[in-house]
Amino acid sequence: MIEILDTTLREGEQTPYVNFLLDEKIEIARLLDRIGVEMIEAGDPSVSPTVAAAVKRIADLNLNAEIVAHSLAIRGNIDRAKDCGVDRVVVFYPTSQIHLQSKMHKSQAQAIEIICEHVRYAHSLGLKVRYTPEDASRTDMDFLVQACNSAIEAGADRISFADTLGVMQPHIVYERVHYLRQHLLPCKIDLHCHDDYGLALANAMAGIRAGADCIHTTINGMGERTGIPDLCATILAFHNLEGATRYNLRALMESSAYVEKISGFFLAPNNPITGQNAFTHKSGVHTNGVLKDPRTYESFDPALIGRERKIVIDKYTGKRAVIARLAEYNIEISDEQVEEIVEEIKRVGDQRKFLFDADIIEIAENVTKQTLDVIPRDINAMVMIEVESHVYTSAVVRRLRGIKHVSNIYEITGDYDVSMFINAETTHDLNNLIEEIRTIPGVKQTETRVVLKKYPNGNGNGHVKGA
Ligand code: HCA
Ligand code: CU
Repeated sequence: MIEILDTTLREGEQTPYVNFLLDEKIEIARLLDRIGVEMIEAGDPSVSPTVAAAVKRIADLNLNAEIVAHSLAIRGNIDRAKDCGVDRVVVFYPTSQIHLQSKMHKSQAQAIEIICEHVRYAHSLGLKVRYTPEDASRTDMDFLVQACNSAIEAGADRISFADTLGVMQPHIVYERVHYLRQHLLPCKIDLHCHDDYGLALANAMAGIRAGADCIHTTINGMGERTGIPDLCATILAFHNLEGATRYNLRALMESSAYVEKISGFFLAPNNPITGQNAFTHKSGVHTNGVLKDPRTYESFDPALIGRERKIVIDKYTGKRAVIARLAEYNIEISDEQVEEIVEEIKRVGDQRKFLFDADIIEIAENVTKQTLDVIPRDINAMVMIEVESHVYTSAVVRRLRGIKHVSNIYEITGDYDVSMFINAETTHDLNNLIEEIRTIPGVKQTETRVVLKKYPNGNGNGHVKGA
C-alpha cells in the first residue's frame, strides 16, 4: 500500500522558468483530487501573496486529499501556513554537515533545538506536522535519527527522507529506510527523491519496499533541476507492477496535458506513460508482433489510460503494417502488390524524414495502377495568427508550444504575427485544435490554410510533424 503526495504546486513550481496562475493552481488541485492522491502539497505561503492565496483557496475547496503547506523553520512562516487553513504544515530544516555549516552556520545541537522549537510551535497551533530533514541522504545516519526522533517527540507524525540532490541508489535507499524503520519512533516515512541520475522512481520504489509509506511526485516530473518522480509513471508502475489499484487512471493523461500546456514545460516523446511515443511501434518485427497480438510488445493495453497504439510507417515497416494501414482505408491489395508497395516505401522512406498517409496512398495508387478515391486521415494545415497589440507575441508562442500536434512556429512580419503548422487526424480534430488556439489569451484572429499536396524538398520534406 503506498500513499502519494503530489507536490506539483510546490516542488513543481520550483521548475526553472515555470509559474502557475492562481486559477491554474486550483485546476491542478482539482485534477489531483480526481486522480485520488492522498496529499496535495499546495505551496509555501511565505513565498508570495499569490502563493498564499492559492494555498488558502485550495484548502477551502474541501477536497478529499489532505492539504499541506511547506514552510521554513520560522514562526511567522508557520503562522502564515496556519492562516491558510491547511491540514498539515511541513517544517523543513537541513541536517547534512555541508548545509548546516555553509548555509545555516549552525551546529548539530543548535539545529536540533531549532527543529524541535518549530515543530512544537506548529503542533501547538493544531496543525499536523511533517518534518523534512533537507539533504537527509547526505546526513550522518546517527544524527539523522536523532534529529527525526526529536521532531517526532516534538509533535511530527511524518518524516520525509529527502534525497535533495538525487544521489541515492535503490539498494542504498533500501538500507537507509530499513535502518530508519528500526531506529525511528513511530511515524510515517515519506520519500522525496530527486531525479538527477534518472533514478528517482526506482529509488522511491526501493524505499517503499523497505517500509516507507509515501512517495512524493509531480505531474510530468517537474521540480528543481531535473525534478522528482512523474505522477503518472509512479501510479502506473505501482498499479501494474505492484497491484496498487486505487487511483483513477482516467484522469492521468488530462492532468499531464493540462500541466504541459500551462507550464510550457514539454514532455520528451520518450517520456514513460505520457510521452507521445509510449505506445508507438515502428520496426517491422515489432509491428508484425503487435498486429498479431498486442501483448508481444505492450506490457499493458494503452486503453487503460485512454490512449491508443500507433504504428509508424516508414523504411522500417514490414508487410503486415502496410496491409493494416491500407485496410483502414478499405484498400485491398494482392500479395505481390504488398511486396512492391513495401519496397517503394523503403525507397522513398530512405530519402525523406516522414511519410504521411497521403504518401502511402499515392504509392499504393502507383503500384495498383488504380485511382484510390480516399481522403488521408492525417491533415496538415498552416495557421496564421494575429496577436492583440498589447500582448507579447512570445507569450502567445509559449502557449502554442504546449499544444500537441503544433510544429514549426515562426514569428513573422506582415498582417499576421505568427505562422505554424498543425497536424490533425481528422477535420474534426483540426477544428478543435483551432478552437483551442482561439481561446489563448492574446490571440486576436486566426487564418487556416489546409495543405492539399506536399512536395519533397532538399531537406526531405521535414517541415511538418509526422503521423
Ligand atoms: C528543497 C526542499 C525539498 C523538500 C522536500 C520535502 C528537498 O527545495 O530543497 O519537504 O520532502 O528536495 O529537500 O524539496
Ligand atoms: Cu525537492
